[in-house]
Amino acid sequence: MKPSLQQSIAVARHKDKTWWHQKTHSVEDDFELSTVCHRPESMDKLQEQTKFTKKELQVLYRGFKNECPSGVVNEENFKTIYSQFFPQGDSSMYAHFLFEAFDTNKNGSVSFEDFVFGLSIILRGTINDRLNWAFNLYDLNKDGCITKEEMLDIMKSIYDMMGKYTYPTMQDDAPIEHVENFFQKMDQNKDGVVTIDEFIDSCKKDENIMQSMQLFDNVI
Ligand SMILES: [Ca+2]
Ligand SMILES: [Ca+2]
Ligand SMILES: [Ca+2]
Repeated sequence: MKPSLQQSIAVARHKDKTWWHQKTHSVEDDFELSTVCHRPESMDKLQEQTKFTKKELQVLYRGFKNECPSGVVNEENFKTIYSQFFPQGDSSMYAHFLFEAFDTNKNGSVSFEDFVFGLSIILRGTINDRLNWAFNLYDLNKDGCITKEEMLDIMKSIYDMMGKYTYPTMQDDAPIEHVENFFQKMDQNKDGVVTIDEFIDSCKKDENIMQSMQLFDNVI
């Protein structure tokens, strides 16, 4: 059985240990194949640069190669893969924003390296690393501050992804209220934008925001 990307991520999360134990036996054999396209030296380097073990990287790599045999993901593939995680809603907008956050070198594709660097921060990073990553995701035009418009676009995309039927009582203006609330707490000097310092400071002070960060943890 080849692992899907979801299973590989589950392994990286340590949520599915049984599957992981079964799989580790066969990883070596299959890895022989993978090494044709991905030399072990680069796995060693990746192991140094991320918080994953070599075995975890191997399992993630197999999941990644399984979903995209070419070894790189363009935005369309990414949206298709991501939609499997959220079949109940329309995840394409959120996937677009995530894709931009994962594609750190901005070449229009997410390589295995891009993918594991992001995943390492999201799953294993320190609070500061994760908040930095989230800030970068929300800062859609990457100019160093988050505007209300950017936050609203993100919120709407999350609500779309979760699907209308997940929260039947949800009002249409719920994302706007969410953003107003967010800005009330985060825009400390009231200049209409949230900077990275304001973002990290308010997230650390406010338990509710930290909880939604954990929610964000489940979104990927
Ligand atoms: Ca890239
Ligand atoms: Ca911005
Ligand atoms: Ca501000």
